[in-house]
Amino acid sequence: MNLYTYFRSSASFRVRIVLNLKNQAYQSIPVHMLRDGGEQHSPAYRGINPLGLVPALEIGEGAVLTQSIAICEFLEESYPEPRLLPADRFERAWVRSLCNVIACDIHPINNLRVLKYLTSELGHSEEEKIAWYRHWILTGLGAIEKMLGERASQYCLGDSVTMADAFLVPQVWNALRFECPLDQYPTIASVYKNAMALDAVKLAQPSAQPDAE
Ligand SMILES: N[C@@H](CCC(=O)N[C@@H](CS)C(=O)NCC(=O)O)C(=O)O
Repeated sequence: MNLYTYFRSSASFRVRIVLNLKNQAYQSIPVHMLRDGGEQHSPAYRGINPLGLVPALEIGEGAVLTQSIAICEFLEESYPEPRLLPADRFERAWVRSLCNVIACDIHPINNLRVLKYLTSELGHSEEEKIAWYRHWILTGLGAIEKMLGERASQYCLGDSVTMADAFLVPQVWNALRFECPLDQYPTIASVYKNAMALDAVKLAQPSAQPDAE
């Protein structure tokens, strides 16, 4: 499998974690999001993903999947062990809902292209951009902290790693990168620390990527 990825991309980070947890070898194909106006916008990459976003997973014979949720679900179905979606249907839906909070409600409004639009097209300052970023991250993390309060132990759902951990870790990594304090989110901070200690996560983290700068 070939993974089109960028070391700091949190959506790619999710997929890298799932691939590693499933012990699936893959080749990273770096797409530099800042170089030359963003390689994700190049005609060559738009041929892979017309939306111009990473990740994209090439699973052979020209078959390409985009969208981290769809990719992770595909990996779960293709390589069922270790299972990252619980057997219990309520818990399975709960894990998916946590993934969706991150992938649908937090991440898209803080994506590079949105942040760039705020400053370049709408004329907002760097400070306003950062304030926007922090506001939406902290709003989302507040909701997640409450969700985790009911179910987390070592990881998001009890003591088993699930897809929710693969989505939470990159979002928290991003929050820390933008110096968002985690003091108000003790459960998130503890789950993050535990998940970051897993080899699959260590190998997936931005600093361990071949394109890391
Ligand atoms: N919904 C997509 C989001 C993908 C996405 O937004 N990727 C970001 C990196 S984390 C990206 O490629 N941004 C490039 C840009 O904004 O120009 C997914 O979950 O895969």
